[in-house]
Amino acid sequence: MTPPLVPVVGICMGSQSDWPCMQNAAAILDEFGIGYETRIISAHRTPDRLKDYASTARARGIKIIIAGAGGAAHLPGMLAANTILPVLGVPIETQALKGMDSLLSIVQMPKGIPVGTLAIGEGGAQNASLLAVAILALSDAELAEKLNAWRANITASIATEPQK
Ligand code: RP5
Repeated sequence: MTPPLVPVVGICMGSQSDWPCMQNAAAILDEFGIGYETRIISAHRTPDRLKDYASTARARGIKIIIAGAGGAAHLPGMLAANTILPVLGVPIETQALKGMDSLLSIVQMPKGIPVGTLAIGEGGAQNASLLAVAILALSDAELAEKLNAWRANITASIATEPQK
């Protein structure tokens, strides 16, 4: 039996209800064989859990945090406030405002404390992980090869003409 992968990415989300979106981030990391951990952390409902997670993640070997949240989506920003690890924010699509609330809450960080903000929803969750892979590939030639191959597959899957 292969031993479990050491987690280097932390996938955080504000609620269980964010998992259907955030599982797309997990699926990409699975595809690349990258170890990750998943946590429900709410900036508003579990503020102590947030502080504890963000302030200990780097020492535990986490290199990148991906954080998905919806509505008043303060999770990515508050994680970034408590760690120097790169934080990638995924705005969850909401019923009331279609995720525009999440997007604006995450993207408008004050100078000095950045969050790399992705697109609303599943595509954003996928791309957050692809960005995490690209960052990790800076110091991992084998992973860089895998990412090149993954991109080549995407390119090969795009037809030159639409089906009629
Ligand atoms: C946010 O509130 C979560 O990230 C979630 O997107 C949203 C709704 O949470 P639930 O009411 O479904 O727990 O904190």
